[in-house]
Amino acid sequence: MRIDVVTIFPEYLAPLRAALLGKAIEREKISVGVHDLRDWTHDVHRAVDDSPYGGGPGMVMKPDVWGEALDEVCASPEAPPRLIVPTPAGRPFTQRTAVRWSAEPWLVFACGRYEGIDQRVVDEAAERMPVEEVSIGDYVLVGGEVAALTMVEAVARLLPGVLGNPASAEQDSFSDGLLEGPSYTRPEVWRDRPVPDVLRSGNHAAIARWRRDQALERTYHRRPDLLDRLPAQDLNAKDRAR
Ligand code: 6GU
Repeated sequence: MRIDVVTIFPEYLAPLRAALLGKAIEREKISVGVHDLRDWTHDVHRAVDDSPYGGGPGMVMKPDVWGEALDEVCASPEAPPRLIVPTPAGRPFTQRTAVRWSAEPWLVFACGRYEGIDQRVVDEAAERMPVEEVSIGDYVLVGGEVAALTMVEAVARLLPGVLGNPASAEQDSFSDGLLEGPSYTRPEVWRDRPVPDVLRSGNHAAIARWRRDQALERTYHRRPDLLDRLPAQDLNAKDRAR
């Protein structure tokens, strides 16, 4: 998968080359390009923003600069990329979104700062390529950079050969619509706290039942909204008896 990020703070994207993502780049599972938006300015001040039409606080990122940047970064003799615009006003980014994007050959992230990017940039790009405005949660960040990092990591770990253990992606929180329950490792007793007996029983059916119960219990307390959205057939008779 190819991933490009356009930003006025390229150094903010340095973590893309570290740890899990760095390894994925080294192993050529993903290739990453980070581009400085100011490279597409023409004025001495290298201005990327201007005051909003209609008044109000903050600044809006200029369409002319973004237009030229996206023309160049998204140019291709083959199919255009999927353009992702991180914004708190976007549709929610979820594990579903990550799974869907993990099948794409090319993603471009357009990171806005301030009060966002002139809407015409998004509207015009959408005539030439698939575009999604997405939010990573109900809180406001200073810009889209950290959101882009979050989304790139969520997508990259789903790619074949990126995670050490492919089974762990299948057991994720959310992959079955529930939160994952607690995990334990050695020692058997730590600060007077024993590991739950069932996990040392060797009874695999009992362990699976216990884990399912823990996931249901945790989801009920922490994220009841997830249980409400679970398709009816995903809760079997034994689940309902709990
Ligand atoms: Cl994607 N961008 C910004 N600036 N703030 C956010 C966000 C994105 N998602 C939640 N808050």
